[in-house]
Amino acid sequence: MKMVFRWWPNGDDTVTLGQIRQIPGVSGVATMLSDIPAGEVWSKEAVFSLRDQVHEAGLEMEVIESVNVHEDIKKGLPSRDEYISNYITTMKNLHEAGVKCICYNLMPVMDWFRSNLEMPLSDGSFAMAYEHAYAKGLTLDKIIDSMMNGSHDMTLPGWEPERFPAMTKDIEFYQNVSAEEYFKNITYFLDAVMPYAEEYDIDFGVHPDDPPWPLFHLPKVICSTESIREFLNLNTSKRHGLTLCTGSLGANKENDVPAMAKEFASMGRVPFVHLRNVKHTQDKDFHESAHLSSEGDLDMYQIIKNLHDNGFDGYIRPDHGRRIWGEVSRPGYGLYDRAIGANYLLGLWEAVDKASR
Ligand code: CS2
Ligand code: MN
Repeated sequence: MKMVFRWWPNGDDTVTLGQIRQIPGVSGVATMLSDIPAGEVWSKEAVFSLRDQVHEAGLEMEVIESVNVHEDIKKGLPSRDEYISNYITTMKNLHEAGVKCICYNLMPVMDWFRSNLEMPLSDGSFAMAYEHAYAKGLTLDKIIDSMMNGSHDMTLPGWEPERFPAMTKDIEFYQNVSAEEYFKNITYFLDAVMPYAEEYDIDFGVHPDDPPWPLFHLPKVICSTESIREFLNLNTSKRHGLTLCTGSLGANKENDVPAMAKEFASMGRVPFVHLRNVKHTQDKDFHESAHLSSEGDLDMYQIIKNLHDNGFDGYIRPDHGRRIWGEVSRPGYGLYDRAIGANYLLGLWEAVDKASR
């Protein structure tokens, strides 16, 4: 197991590589070339220069989060072939730079969604929250407002402003796309890319849909044990796997996240894990919490134990943290709460590992 930390290059992060290097037990970053629009090739030059920068700071760059999938691929349009071919060239360049794992997602139109990026908690910290009744009634303008409000002028992953103009049309497009059709488009992409994942020794971990239920009438297809099984069955390559995001999946009370960790890790299909905790307030409403089991509704000990005992040998990162100690950063991605979280998770791992010997 290796603990990594998400980081954005080109000054698009308040956290520095030097700071990450000082978090005990963190060996590398999960990063991306965030200025390259989805569908374009990540040149060898750009990838190597990013890798060199990370290495100079004494860290590894074995995980990329994310190489985003162009919307035309998800929509199954004829132009997808060119975007897929670019994707494969990017994989080759990443492989040559030593990358071992790619996290990506297949959520249509938009990535994750929260109705409040800065909900005050009783201890004076702030966390991201989701209220279903409010979210359901939003228009696109309000959705964008809601995500930009509190973003501290930093780009949010999946909410890059260049995506906004096409969003209305994209949402309309999907209104008549069934989950079955969507799965077909995904299968086409997987069948094209997985032979190269084998050739380049890159593990693919799809990020589950967040929140894990349909919203804005968009197909959501990776959000439960059943749908993850179905998704993993779309392609037989061992490189075709899941990023087990405990906070995303755990937002649905019906999801037994420790059981998912056990099942999918034992299949050797979990190359990457995002660990964070959530606190349910009612039905589909929740807020994110500190990583500790006692702070949320997920049993982090059991999740780590199930990963450990079922042969998990991939990368873990602390996912979203709260905003604490007055830090101003990209929501969810400050230094302090994630650094505390990383060390709590490493402590759990050490305890589980030593107890098993
Ligand atoms: C992340 C996602 O910030 C987050 O919620 O978990 O943006 C995630 O990085 C992408 O969906 C993965 O492609
Ligand atoms: Mn995640």
